[in-house]
Amino acid sequence: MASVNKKSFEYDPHTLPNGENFKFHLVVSEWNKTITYSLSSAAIKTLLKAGVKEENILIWSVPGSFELIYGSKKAQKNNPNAVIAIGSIIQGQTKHFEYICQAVTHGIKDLNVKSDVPVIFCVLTDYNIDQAKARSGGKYGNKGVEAAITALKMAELVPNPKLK
Ligand code: DLZ
Repeated sequence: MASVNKKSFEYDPHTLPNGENFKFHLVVSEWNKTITYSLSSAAIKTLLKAGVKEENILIWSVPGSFELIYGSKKAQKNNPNAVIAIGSIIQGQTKHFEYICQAVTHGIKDLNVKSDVPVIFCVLTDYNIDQAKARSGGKYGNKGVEAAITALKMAELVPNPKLK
């Protein structure tokens, strides 16, 4: 049975891809910015730890998560090794939450289908601010770290002979 509320992302920092020759663009939403800034700063720290040069990390700001789609599309055109889309959508009292979550998920999926530059989905979709805090540097870790590691892995995606 799947476990609930358990950290499921394990990684060995010694086996992280070397990011020395990679370029990454982060597209960060201004909505719920205490959350998104905490995600982006964890992502940046992780990339730097993996050897990515500071000048090879570019940050784009967009007003809300809905704009992550357009922002990421623009970022892809600069041909980085990967784009990380960072947002925090928190449920309000209307169906807006569902529409934004769906649009952003499908929009980013479409960008991955259409372009060779991967876009990593670092968008928290939470029922309340406490859940968002718990996943952006709280008791469930920081999803920005996971997104950065995913970006590094996608940047050097090659077939894995060990799985044969
Ligand atoms: C309008 C809106 C609302 C209600 N909630 C959020 C949210 O929780 N997180 C988020 O990133 N953005 C939200 N937005 C803004 C939309 O993403 C978008 O910026 C506007 O609808 C303008 O296109």
